[in-house]
Amino acid sequence: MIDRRGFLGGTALSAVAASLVGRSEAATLPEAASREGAATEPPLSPPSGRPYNPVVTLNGWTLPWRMRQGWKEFHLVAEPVVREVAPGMKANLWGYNGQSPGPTIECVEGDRVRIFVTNRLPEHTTVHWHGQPLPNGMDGVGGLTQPQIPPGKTFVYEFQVRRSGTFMYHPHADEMVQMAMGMMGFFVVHPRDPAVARVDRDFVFLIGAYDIAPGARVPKVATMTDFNLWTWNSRVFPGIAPLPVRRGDRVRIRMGNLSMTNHPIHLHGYEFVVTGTDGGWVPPSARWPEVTVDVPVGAMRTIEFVAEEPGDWAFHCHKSHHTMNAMGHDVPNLIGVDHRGVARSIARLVPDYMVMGERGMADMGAMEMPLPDNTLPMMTGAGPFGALEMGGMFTVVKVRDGLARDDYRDPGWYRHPKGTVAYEWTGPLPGRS
Ligand SMILES: [Cu+2]
Repeated sequence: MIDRRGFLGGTALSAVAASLVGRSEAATLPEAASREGAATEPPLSPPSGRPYNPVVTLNGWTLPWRMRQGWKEFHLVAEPVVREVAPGMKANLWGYNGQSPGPTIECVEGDRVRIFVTNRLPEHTTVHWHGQPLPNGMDGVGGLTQPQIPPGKTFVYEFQVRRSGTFMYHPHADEMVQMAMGMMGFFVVHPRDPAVARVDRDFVFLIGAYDIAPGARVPKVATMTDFNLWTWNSRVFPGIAPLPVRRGDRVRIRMGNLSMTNHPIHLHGYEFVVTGTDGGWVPPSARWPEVTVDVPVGAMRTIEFVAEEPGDWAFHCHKSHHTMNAMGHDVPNLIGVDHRGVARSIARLVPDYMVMGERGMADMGAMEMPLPDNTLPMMTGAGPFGALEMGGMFTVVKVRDGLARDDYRDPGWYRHPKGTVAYEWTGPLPGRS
């Protein structure tokens, strides 16, 4: 039997317990997992919490969590990182948990999430949960909804995720610098019922841009429009992972743009529909077919298609300079200029002098020019038929028969069936005999 005194004591104790559930000062910090490489990690099947179909982050990974008293607890660490932009070039960026972008956060509609953010940057920061409906004080706008997180301190964000969809996170502190340095990450909220909006492969990446001078490692953060590295998940071609897909799979690709300009993202060989934005899912009756989707600044687009046609399908930004790397953006147009005389004179002084560009610049794709250390060629990469003449925002959707369900390894180049590749005409040519 409970007397009055005992009853009151019990109530007081539960009040204390409730406040501990809501505020985590008394708890230990969850481990902050960290990664250094740029490999695409296989999807992380949820070891705890509600079931869902996980996403695959191009050249990235999903942040592990722990369940604690009904809360899904994550630990982000904002810190300087070294990111390999593509083989042959590393950049000194800022990011989270060892990488830029930071790890993808995945959870399920209705989850209560508690995200610890530790600041190991030399200046203060915050994290804004872009697109999330949440209590105002959890919105992460430094000075407006919270004090900045000073260097060395850890802040806690707590909210219940109210709707499924595609989101991202980034600082709302020292705006110009922190995103230009690479601070961003993907945030996916899965539907409560895993059968809803189900796809077989679900890829995510964030669009960014950097201005890193040839030979340098640190982005110029004051650049406003004239960037020279156009990146997906802080990688450029040929460093961007391919998207391996099993023939017949329903494929979803989610993209978010945190660069300073829009990117018309184009997929070859397929028409797709835009099924979602960071504002939510597009109702089926409102979807229309496209082969290019513009991703505006500060926005996210989710596209879906069924991969019926096997092959190596180019997938890239359609702004032509965005499929080039540094050194390609300021060169003069020499097409049609005959400068053989000048070249001969210069060659007497500079024996290795090369004239480039009088017939176009395609030669540069195959040419091995001497470059400063830690600098990528303007265009690079070899395909099965020769130089690919690309850089920047370019990769390949590789549709193959018989890939295993969870196999995301690069299947190599497509082997075209005999008689299905464009070929040279060897008969008589017009105007000649
Ligand atoms: Cu672009």
